[in-house]
Amino acid sequence: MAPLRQSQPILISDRFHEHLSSLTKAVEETLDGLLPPPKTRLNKALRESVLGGGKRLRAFLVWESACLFDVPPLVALETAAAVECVHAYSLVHDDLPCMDNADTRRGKPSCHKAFGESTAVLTGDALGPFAFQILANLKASADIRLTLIDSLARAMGPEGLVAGQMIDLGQETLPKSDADLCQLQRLKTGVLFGFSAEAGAILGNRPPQERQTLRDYGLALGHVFQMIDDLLDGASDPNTLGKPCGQDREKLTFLSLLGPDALYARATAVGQEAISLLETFPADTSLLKEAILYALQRAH
Ligand code: GRG
Repeated sequence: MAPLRQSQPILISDRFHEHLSSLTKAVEETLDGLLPPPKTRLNKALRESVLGGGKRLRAFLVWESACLFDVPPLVALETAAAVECVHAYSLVHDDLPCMDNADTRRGKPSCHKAFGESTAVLTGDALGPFAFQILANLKASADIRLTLIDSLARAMGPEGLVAGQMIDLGQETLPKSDADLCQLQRLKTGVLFGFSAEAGAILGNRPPQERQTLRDYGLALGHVFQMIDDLLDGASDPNTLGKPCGQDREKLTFLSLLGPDALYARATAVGQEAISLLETFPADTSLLKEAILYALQRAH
């Protein structure tokens, strides 16, 4: 892949779009089969929260990293499904009135708007254990299942999403510097991307160095993604974004810290580093490289 240049338009290949859309279909079919039937209010809320759209980027990372190591397709898809359950959980809770208080998500009423607040809390509460249930029952060795469960738990808990959300909600010291902001976004967004990209290497029983390289790639992708999210939040309208925007105006963001040009320059540089990390793998990493372009291209 040619080095990324900030001024150049970004072209995503048809192959990337085809792979993302076939993976989306496959992971949604997998989720449809795994989730309980919509016979109760809770199960309807679970299904709507998980199946109601989304780019499926985290699932794509699991799938593409698993493809590098010839992981059996069903095992990769079920792992991707578990990650999407955790992601949906984080969105349902993030939208709650006591958190970001968002009325819409993915262009539709958020879970608490559609089902009420208590059901939305319990929907998130159910999706976490459900994700671990999926991982515990994978057709993989006990070692692999335990490593996945441990790594996902770390990404979610007091060293991951929950810690990031505490900072973001002002329950801890608010970010004051570039480094603080990077740490917040690493916890809120990066660690789940990192886990998703590492998951293929865990499933493929690869050595720690390869796991770390894929995790670093995922963290960098999360950084790019979050920088572009900040750019979009400052510039978009809610109809384009499918969720409320401009909500971060009072907070320090990459946009308020760097301004649009330096933000995009940094996102391009971080993306380039992430692409370079993938050069160490002999297998075809072109779609993982294009995921970086996909994240950058959202700014165009
Ligand atoms: C323990 C899972 C868990 C959650 C508790 C509520 C909470 C703590 C954390 C919220 C973290 C959060 C919402 C981070 C934002 C991450 C982010 C960039 C979301 C948007 O991701 P997209 O654009 O969403 O990939 P789609 O809709 O495409 O799936």
